[in-house]
Amino acid sequence: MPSMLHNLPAPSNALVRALVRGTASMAMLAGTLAGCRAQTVAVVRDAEFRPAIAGSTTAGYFVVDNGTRDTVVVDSVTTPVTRVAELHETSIDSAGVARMHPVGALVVPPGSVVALRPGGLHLMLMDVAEPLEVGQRVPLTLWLRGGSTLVASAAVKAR
Ligand SMILES: [Cu+2]
Repeated sequence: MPSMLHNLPAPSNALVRALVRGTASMAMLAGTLAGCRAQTVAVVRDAEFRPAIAGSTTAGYFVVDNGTRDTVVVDSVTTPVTRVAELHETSIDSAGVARMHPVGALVVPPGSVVALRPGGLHLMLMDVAEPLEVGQRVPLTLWLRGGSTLVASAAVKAR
């Protein structure tokens, strides 16, 4: 027997008791295992910032995946690379010209996903303090209505 197996702790008495108690406990255990798959939290993924020279403006993108039963509202985003990061949306005006305008907040309904992608919603990073170089990782914080935050690490990537 491999030595690692010898080091495994014995199942706790509480777990053993739960297992022998019968169907209710088994259902509880099954629920716990199923919970490992079903997402019950809100997460930020696929965060990326475009490279930039110091003092210039660049864009950031990410996806908010809301696995909770509550609406998640992102009021603002901060990152150490700039003091001014704004949520923007690009849209095409009546003359066919692409224009950006600030978005007050990102609203992510329960069980849904909002993606910031080139040509649509994006994070505008103004006057970046340091150059952003491909391969770097930059932390970002999403400030949610209600006072909690979501944190992520954005990869600096060329488009
Ligand atoms: Cu913009």
